[in-house]
Amino acid sequence: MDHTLAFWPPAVAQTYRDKGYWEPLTLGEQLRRWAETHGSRTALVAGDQRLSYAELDARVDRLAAALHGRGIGLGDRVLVQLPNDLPLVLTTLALCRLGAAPIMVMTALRERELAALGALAEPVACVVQDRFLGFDHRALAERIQAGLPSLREIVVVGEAGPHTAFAALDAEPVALPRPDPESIALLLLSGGTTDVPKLIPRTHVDYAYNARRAAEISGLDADSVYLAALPVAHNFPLASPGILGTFFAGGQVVLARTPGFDETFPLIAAERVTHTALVPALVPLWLQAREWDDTDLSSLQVLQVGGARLDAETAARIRPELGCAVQQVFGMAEGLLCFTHLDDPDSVVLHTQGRPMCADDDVRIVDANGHDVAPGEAGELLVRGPYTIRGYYRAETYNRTAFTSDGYYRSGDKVRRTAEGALVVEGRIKDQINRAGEKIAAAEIETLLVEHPAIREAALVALPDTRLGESACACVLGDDPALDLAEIHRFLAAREMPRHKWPDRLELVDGWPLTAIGKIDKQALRARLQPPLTRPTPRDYIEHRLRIIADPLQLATRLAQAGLDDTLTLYERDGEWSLGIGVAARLDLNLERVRIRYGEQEQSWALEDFPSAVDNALAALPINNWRAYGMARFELARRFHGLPDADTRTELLQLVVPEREIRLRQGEALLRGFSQQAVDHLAETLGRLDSNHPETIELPLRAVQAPVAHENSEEYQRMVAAAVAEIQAGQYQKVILSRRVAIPERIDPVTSYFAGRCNNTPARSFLVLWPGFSAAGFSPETVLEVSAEGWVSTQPLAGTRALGETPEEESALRAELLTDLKEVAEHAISVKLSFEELEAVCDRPSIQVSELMSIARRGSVQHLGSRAGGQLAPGANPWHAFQSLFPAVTASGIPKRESIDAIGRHERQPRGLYSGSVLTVDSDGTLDAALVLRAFYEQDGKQWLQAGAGLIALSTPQRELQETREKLAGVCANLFAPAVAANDHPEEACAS
Ligand code: OOB
Repeated sequence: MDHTLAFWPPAVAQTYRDKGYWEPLTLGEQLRRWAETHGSRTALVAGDQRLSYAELDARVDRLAAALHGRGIGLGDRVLVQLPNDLPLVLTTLALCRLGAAPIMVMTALRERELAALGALAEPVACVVQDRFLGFDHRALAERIQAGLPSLREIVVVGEAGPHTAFAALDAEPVALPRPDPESIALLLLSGGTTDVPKLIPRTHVDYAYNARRAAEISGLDADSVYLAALPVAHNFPLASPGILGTFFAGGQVVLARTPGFDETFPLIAAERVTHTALVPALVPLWLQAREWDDTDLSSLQVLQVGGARLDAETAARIRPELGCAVQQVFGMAEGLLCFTHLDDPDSVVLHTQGRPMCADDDVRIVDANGHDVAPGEAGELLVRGPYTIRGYYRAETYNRTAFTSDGYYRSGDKVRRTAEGALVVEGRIKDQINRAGEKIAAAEIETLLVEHPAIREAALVALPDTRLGESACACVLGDDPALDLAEIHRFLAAREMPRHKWPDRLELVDGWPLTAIGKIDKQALRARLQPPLTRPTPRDYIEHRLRIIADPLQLATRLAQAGLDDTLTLYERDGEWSLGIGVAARLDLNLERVRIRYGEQEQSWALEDFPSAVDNALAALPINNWRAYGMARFELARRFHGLPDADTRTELLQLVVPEREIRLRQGEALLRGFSQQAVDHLAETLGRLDSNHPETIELPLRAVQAPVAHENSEEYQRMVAAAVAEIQAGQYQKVILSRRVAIPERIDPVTSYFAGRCNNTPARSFLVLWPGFSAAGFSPETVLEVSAEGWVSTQPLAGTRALGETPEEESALRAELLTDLKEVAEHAISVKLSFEELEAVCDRPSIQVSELMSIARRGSVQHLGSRAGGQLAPGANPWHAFQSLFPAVTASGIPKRESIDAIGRHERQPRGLYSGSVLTVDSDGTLDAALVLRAFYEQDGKQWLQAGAGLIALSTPQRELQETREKLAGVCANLFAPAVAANDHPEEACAS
């Protein structure tokens, strides 16, 4: 045994033996057992060869004997570089039987990598194909041998020349020394992050468990037929469950030399294949082929997809288009395997990367300081367990950083855990590019690039790529402006770098964005490179200021009625009514992707980290000095809290950067547009509408009533009773449950906004008129406000009393509010929560609570309010604050995660904008997010109101229903519809 290896501590190893994970057998002995149990059944089909289990075992025996005869044995290493074919399977198993570890390398690897692996592992022999896909592997082996004294022998499949012919390796079986089942069976290549490759030592016992357990989870049995389409040197098709897992199940393996549909589809049909595995980049190619190919794929039961993140949209196409189930596999050659289960709901199968396969997979998700993150949050995945290595092969120094002192492997993957315990891969911390499932260590390419005479410094970064998942972009700092990608390719080819590691794009830079400690900031670099959206010169708004005489609310209302564009958003804040008109650019974010559209151009990428994704996308816009207007739907909170959500298509955050803008204050207007003509046109419209003539609304109007008392009332009371029972059972403390009420006839949103605003003193108000969707509302509070200087503040309101009819009554009710212990206690809980949420994104010492328990008057009620604020920590952007504080606790409950979950379970349909936010965000970092509660909505021709009540343990269904009735009636009082003849006039509703 190699003593430079870190293995499991003895006590831990003993538990793995005791629990039966580690069977005391070598892989060679496992093969013998399979042959004894399944003897005459077909084990392997490769080309026109078919071997039964008994034949396979016998062939492996003969090959092992021959290799033994050539002095290869226990404790040796042998480099194996072969395509998917019979010799690869025979050689691997024969070496395992001998106790000589095969070093499993893909055929794509070239001299540089093989030489490095050779120097590291000192193999005594190598086994290669003569030629594969036009490449002369025999010549490559000779070059390796020339620099590697340990390499005594080259074995060649095919034309062997002066070397040992594989075909000649055949000898009568002999008794062989028995390897220790807990010694190294084989060495896998790590995806790696370093400039030199790392080898992963897998023992007989752990690898056998790996394959056996993976086979169970994948539903493999003796009737299964597994197609190995990916290169078998890879852990996925080799043992996860792959070939070895199929053998454990007694099934049949079929080898395909390449994963293309031209080769695999006929094999699936001919061999009645039931299971196969692909990397995500191949799935669309298979799906596409199905559009015209009608090969019989009816036998296929399960398509496993892993190696890189599979997007849910593609995942969802697999069953309808290929007729089989999809199973996501998140694995690593270092060990840990996660699978979605075949009987999991779609929410898990399509949207997660599955659960760890073993109860003793000890997984931690940690932040940058190594502390466990809160449930549902993303962090780095650490893992140890019965089949996860404790150290790389001969890499003592590196192991000290790649593993924690208590033996966890630092995967470098950024994951979060869903409520069901499944992991979602959100991104990556390690410096690697995952190009179509093939891992490229950035450092390896960078080290090589700086050897180029024209390159002084280089950084390789991953860019989103619709075809490959990710592509590699080389950023180089150098002296030759004529340096191009073709030259880089020539340079890397000459250094035998395999083609898949060549950069897909070259960018010449004249400086680097740096991190605080002076390293190249690759995230910032990526953000810089993102936009093919960039126009040569970013657009600037032309601005024009005007004096106005009309009241800004009235003028804003008239402008909204003027039909300036089919997309218009009005946001009122601190005496300013700001109107965004038209669409210059828009951002849409759903569970899966962020998409940005700018004119004719569109770019979208997988959503990894929410705050940087939104920030980067907006930063990429070739527009200066913008203000974006938009909406965040309540269900965005489910993502922030790691709750599953089946609906990937609904846009959770939408932002529009307008073509034109008008910002109104008392006495003054600011007009903005991209051309003088646009600004002139705005000025002209404004001039026409700006008068202090009292009537605002031209149409005669009449008030509209909605059935606030009864609609859904029984259902609502049942829902309240169920949630109160959960609160009493201690599942959470408080939840806001709401009901929707349809507005029976079409109201006019603009007029109703105006009337409602007249009757209200909101913290914010808004009017959204977008194609297919409108809303207007009056916010009692903001979800959060972020200033351009990064000051985050939030105003939790909890505790409410009416204003009463007289000033005396108001102050009596106020006194009551300030002394009611329940109200004060509830308020204190909200303030504490805000404080904690700020702590997650702000500099701790800066956080403060001001205006503690002051009174906010809103419409006909008064609330207990406080304000908590803090300074954004370095590296955090306004969206970090948004992610931490959204949704408002007032609209969800306490604790947030449990209450959001309860809302999802009890309420009949997604809330959409209700209890979400209408917001504006400016290019200088200012963000202002209004809480949407008192509002009305219109979508697809339907109009509705929605209101909720906060439930606690003492709540009763009847009382809470009444509360929703009161709230709904409050909004309803200001709904107006155009009428042919009526006297009602909204301005009569205008109290102040
Ligand atoms: C598999 O193994 P490796 O060693 O080539 O790569 C492991 C890395 C993981 O650390 C992760 O970064 C990425 O590949 N990865 C995935 C993924 N599966 C692997 N990222 C997102 N989603 C997934 N489903 O790739 C591997 C080994 C055994 C089975 C399957 C894949």
